[in-house]
Amino acid sequence: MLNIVLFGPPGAGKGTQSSFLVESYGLVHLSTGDIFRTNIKGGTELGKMAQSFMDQGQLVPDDVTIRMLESEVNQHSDAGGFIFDGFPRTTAQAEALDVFLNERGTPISCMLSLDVEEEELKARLLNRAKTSGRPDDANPAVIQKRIDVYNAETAPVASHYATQGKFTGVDGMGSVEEITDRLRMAIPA
Ligand code: B4P
Repeated sequence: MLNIVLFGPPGAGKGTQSSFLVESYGLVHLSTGDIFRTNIKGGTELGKMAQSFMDQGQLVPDDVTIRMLESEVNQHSDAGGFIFDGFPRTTAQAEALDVFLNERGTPISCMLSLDVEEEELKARLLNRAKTSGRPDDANPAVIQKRIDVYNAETAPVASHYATQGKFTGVDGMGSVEEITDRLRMAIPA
């Protein structure tokens, strides 16, 4: 089973690249950001709670996010593998994911980390705001907060996988196609 963590700062191209990798490798795509947004649209209790954090550029609390992710994995018992997009975002989430997947005998295969310059991240998110309707993309102060939270809380997750020999950095600057090719080269055969 191929289980990939697709990692990187906000706007690095995780969601964009996931859709190509899902097609090529027949994986189930789990984006915690997308799942939260579906709940917000549906007006669920989870959505209402998540929105208050997302609109401020902050992370949704670990206990809620971990429970939600595990429930999503359990709904795909016949999956050939997963792309985890936007999860784990904290070391506590990474540790919980290890325990959960090891119990199933299907550990993470690799973390692919998209490396993109900060000015490019901001430009991509502001550009997406024109069509996405996402309040967290439209406000430069919220974008800066998301990047700051990434640097403080999420970036350390890379060392969690590096110590397991599972980390690969991938240049995330350039065209979508170029980056897809780089990711394909980095995925273990
Ligand atoms: P996410 O939905 O994960 O949002 P994101 O970090 O912006 O990544 P996304 O995948 O959407 O964007 P992409 O880089 O593909 O998270 C949103 C919020 O949800 C978080 O801030 C947090 O509050 C909450 N949350 C989610 N997961 C959580 C967790 N595990 N724990 C706690 N809270 C959590 O694309 C960005 C733009 O760039 C697009 O417009 C795309 O078209 C463009 N783009 C991509 N590649 C490009 C390229 N090569 N060149 C030019 N443009 C490109």
